[in-house]
Amino acid sequence: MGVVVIDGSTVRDFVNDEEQFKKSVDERFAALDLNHDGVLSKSELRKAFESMRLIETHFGVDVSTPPDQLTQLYDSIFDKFDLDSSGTIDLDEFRSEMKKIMLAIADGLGSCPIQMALEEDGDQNFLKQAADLEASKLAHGSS
Ligand SMILES: [Ca+2]
Repeated sequence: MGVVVIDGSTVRDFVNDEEQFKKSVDERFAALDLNHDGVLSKSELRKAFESMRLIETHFGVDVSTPPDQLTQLYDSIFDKFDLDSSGTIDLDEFRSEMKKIMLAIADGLGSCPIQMALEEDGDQNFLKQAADLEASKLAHGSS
């Protein structure tokens, strides 16, 4: 297992690479839409956040948070995504909110790099994808 160091600019580059970011988000959305009805339900979104570990990395919530509080947190996140309060999240809503979240993470990281372990199933993780982008840039010697 390798380790890669990413900081705010790594994440920002990832988000600003619109074509790649959209592709990543769209793939994620399709993978999360478990019943293939074209929208994400509350439980589908919750699984999404559990798999992306964004709760831990972005919201700073301890994994031992009581279930009631976690449910409240997930509900409030869902409401954030569900811009038109339709009770479901469509692809446009998902794209725009993921962008906001990733940019917020970028701001949070700032110029304080974090180390990320590259796990076998790491492509489940958006930050890992950002890290991959950084790694590929380094490999190609561009700045
Ligand atoms: Ca669905």
